[in-house]
Order: sequence, then structure tokens, then C-alpha cells
Amino acid sequence: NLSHLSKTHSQGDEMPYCPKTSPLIGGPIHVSFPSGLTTAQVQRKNPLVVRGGRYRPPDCAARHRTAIIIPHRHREHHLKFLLYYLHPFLQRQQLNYGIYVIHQAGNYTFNRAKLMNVGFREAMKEEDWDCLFFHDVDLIPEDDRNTYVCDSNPKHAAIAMDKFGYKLPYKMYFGGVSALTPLHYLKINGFPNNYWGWGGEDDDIGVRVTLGGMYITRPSVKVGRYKMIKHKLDKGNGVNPKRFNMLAKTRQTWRLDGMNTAEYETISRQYLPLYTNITVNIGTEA
Ligand code: BGN
Repeated sequence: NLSHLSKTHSQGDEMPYCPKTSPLIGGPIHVSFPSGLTTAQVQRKNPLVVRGGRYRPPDCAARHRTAIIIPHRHREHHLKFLLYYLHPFLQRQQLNYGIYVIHQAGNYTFNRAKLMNVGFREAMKEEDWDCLFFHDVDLIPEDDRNTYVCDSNPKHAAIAMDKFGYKLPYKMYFGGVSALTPLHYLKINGFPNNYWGWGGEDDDIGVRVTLGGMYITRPSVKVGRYKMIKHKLDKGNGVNPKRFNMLAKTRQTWRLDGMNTAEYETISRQYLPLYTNITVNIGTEA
């Protein structure tokens, strides 16, 4: 009787677990940005992705449930390329996954970290995800071996980005793409809600990891490679001049500001073919 080795799928049929290492994983991925790409094409290339951007392997029971959280505003063009690469990439890794785009409503200054808090709460309402990947919209993974599963400690995945010469820009860098389990996330009281505009919020999250008694893990520089889609600094996301002062106080503020204080109003939740789109009003700076 091998029933202890298999898991019941939603359809009720028994399936073996997927292998520990997916046989579909290759190595480096060639990333380019074809000019005529349309969302309809991305959909056609991913026939097994279902409503809301969900997927599970058709022939084995996934060992991991990963939610991808993407903060977003006015970057539809980038999103299309990210979905084009990310869906097949996650499928080759044989994950049970879902993609959530958290769209900041209005024109007030962008707040990446607060949108991540929204994404965490909204994704966990729907499914018992065991790993959350907090993902910039403009970063494309360039190697299949960069598996989108969590480690025993928070993981910084975007270790080698082309714009930094495929090296870490500095030792404590935690930006771009990072992965936490729900337990890691709650241990650090989530992310700060008060970083409006560009910069510093990722460093704050990195400091929280240490304050929460954990450390940052990373894939190798060969594997954690990303290509950034080139763009100018966005309108509505100017450099945050307060970031230095705020970052100096993280030790005093992290328990008072974070998951426990994230307030927002969900405007809509759309289950689109390639992702779940959550539009949210996150307010303005106090
Ligand atoms: C750092 C920013 C990060 C950003 C990286 C890479 C700050 C805080 C200064 C104390 N940090 O300098 O937010 O992700 O550069 O661009 O600005």
C-alpha cells in the first residue's frame, strides 16, 4: 500500500508526489523582450494556467505551494514580459502556484512594502501558501535552478542582477525578489507601511529579518541571476528623502509598524486568466 506516498488531488484521484528535483528544470534561460508580444499570446502559451493565474502540475502532486506577490502601478508592459517568462518557469519547477498583482489605486506616491503587506494578507485568505515570493515587476529570472520555494530562513533570490554587473551591490541588499514563509513573515511583523517613494524599504525588511532572529539565505550568484527591464524612475515614485532617518530607527519601529497596522481598502479583486488582480486603496502618508 503506497497511499502514504501520494496525495489526493482536487478531482479525487490519487497522484504520486512530484520528484524532489523537477526533471523539467534546465539551466540558464535566454531572456529577450520581443516587441510584438501580446497578453493573448502569453495566455495561449500557458493553457494549463487557470482563472486567477493558478496552476498545479497535471501529473503529480506538487510538494510546494508558492504565491507570487507583485506590487504594481502603470507597468502593464513589464507585467506582460514577466508573466511570459514566469509562468513557464514556475511550471517547469512543478509548483502549485498563484500569481497576485497588487495594484495601487490613485496617483499618490507609490508604496512597495505596504502593497506587499496587502498581498500577503489577501493571498493567505485564499490558500494556505507555504511560501511567498515578493517580486518586482521588472525582474526576469535567468536560470531555471533558481527554485521558487522557501528556505528555513528568509531568502533573497535576486542576488545577481544585470544592472549591478551580476553581483550583490552590497552585503545586506534584500531588494528585487525575496521569499518568506508565512511564519517568517509574522516573525518580522511583515513589512513597513510608511516608506512612500523609492528606496530603503527593502533595507528595512532586511534589518527586520535580523531583528526577528533569522538570517538571509541566498542562491549562488550563478543561479540567482535576473535581467531588469530598463525603465526610467516612475512618476509618483520619487526618491524618498526620509529613508535614511527611518532606516536608522527600524529597531524601535518594527514592532509598532507592519502587518499588525496595515490598513487598506480593497477596491476590486479580479480573477484574470494569468493572475489575480487586487486593486487597493492604501491611503496616504500620515
Ligand atoms: C539602496 C537603496 C535600496 C535599493 C538599492 C539598490 C536606500 C537606503 C539608504 C540608506 N537603499 O541604496 O532601497 O534597493 O540601493 O538600488 O536608499
